Amino acid sequence: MPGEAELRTQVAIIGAGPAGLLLGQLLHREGIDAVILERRSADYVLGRIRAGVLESGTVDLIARAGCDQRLRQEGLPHDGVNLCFGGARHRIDLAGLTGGKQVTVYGQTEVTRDLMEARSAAGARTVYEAAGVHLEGFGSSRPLVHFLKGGIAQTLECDFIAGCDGFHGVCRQSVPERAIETFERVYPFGWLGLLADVPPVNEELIYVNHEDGFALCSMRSMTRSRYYLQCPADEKVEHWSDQRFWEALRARLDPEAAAALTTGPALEKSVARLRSFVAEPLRFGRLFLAGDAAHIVPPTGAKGLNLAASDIRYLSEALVEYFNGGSTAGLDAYSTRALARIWKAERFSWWMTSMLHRFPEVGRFGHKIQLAELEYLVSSEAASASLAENYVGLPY
Ligand code: FAS
Ligand code: PHB
Repeated sequence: MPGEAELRTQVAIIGAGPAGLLLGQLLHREGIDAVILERRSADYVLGRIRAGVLESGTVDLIARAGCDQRLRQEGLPHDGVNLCFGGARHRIDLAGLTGGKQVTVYGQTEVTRDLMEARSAAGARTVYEAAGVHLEGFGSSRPLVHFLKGGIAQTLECDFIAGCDGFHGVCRQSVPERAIETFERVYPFGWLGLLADVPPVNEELIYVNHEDGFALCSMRSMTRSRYYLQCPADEKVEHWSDQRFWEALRARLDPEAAAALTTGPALEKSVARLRSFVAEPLRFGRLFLAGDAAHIVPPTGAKGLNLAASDIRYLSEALVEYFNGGSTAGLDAYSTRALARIWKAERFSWWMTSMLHRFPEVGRFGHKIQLAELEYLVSSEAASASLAENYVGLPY
């Protein structure tokens, strides 16, 4: 193509979300070159408000990437999580039930910022606002990635392509339909999220099953709170004033939390659709899918970001083993290993969503079964331990 600039790298990473940035940093630490192509600007990527809870395995991986300094200083370790139903709150002792494991509250935005800053400091190449990414030849030994930057056509030669471009990305869409199988469940509701600079209503998260619908009380720090309300799937955020949100949230909380709730102006409000989705397999020749490009979970189990990290742990180890050890064993095993963990997280996220949300179609019997499930969960140590070991993150 005339005027086309030629670039060369070992791994082309499509997408500068947490999956792509974490992979880039882990490869860089092992002396492996990668170029990240990101459709949006860095500010746009940082402007997205998403996950908030990190499994200990994710924290360890961020540490392996050398990006855990601020996380250690500002992250909030949590030993427990709370379930509220029938107007009463019940604590699940995560640490006590898992031999001391915790989760850490630290926003995905901050994880992304830390990874971006590390990549920039390392002088590693990220092309933001890369338009029209198009994959070629990932079934051969010389894949190419074509894209436009500032209107100039460019081609990136590479040995492997990591599809870290999220659910709506180009990589999974580039795979011929006959080569990929997808599994999906779309839920009949969404989450209306609000971020505000007010102290959290409780020191630990509260997941609520209420006749008006699900609610979640989370946080980003002890001065910044994150709340969610179950809402219709097609809800418009402009139909929700701050006051309407706070009143609806207060109505779903137990009396102590309702009295303790501090309200304030929303910094951000948005509606997220909920779906469960998995693509199989995750490898197509020299193309590997990871993160939301490969799977989606309803955020009820706090697994989305953590599952992306899990994929990146397996994929980064496999690429290091190939480039630095000459073995393809990890690459050959990637899809099977990642999918084994993905489906367990899909199950847990589906189970938490089914137990905590209002499903009008299940009727009064279905609602009674939900309450029986919750009563059993908080009164059985075995059942609580099952929730706890999934919530803190199953072993790799
Ligand atoms: P991401 O979607 O984060 O990143 C993909 C990147 O690829 C994006 O920056 C995108 O711009 C880029 N891209 C897309 N197409 C491209 C192309 N053609 N060329 C180049 N770049 C391209 N998880 C939780 O655990 N808890 C939550 O509360 C939670 N809330 C969420 C709310 C919303 C609205 C969404 C969408 C997700 C939420 N998630 C949550 C899940 C979320 O955190 C993801 O799991 C996480 O962002 C996954 O990271 P990535 O796989 O990097 O994908
Ligand atoms: C969040 O803080 O955004 C959050 C926490 C736990 C979840 C989902 C979202 O399960």
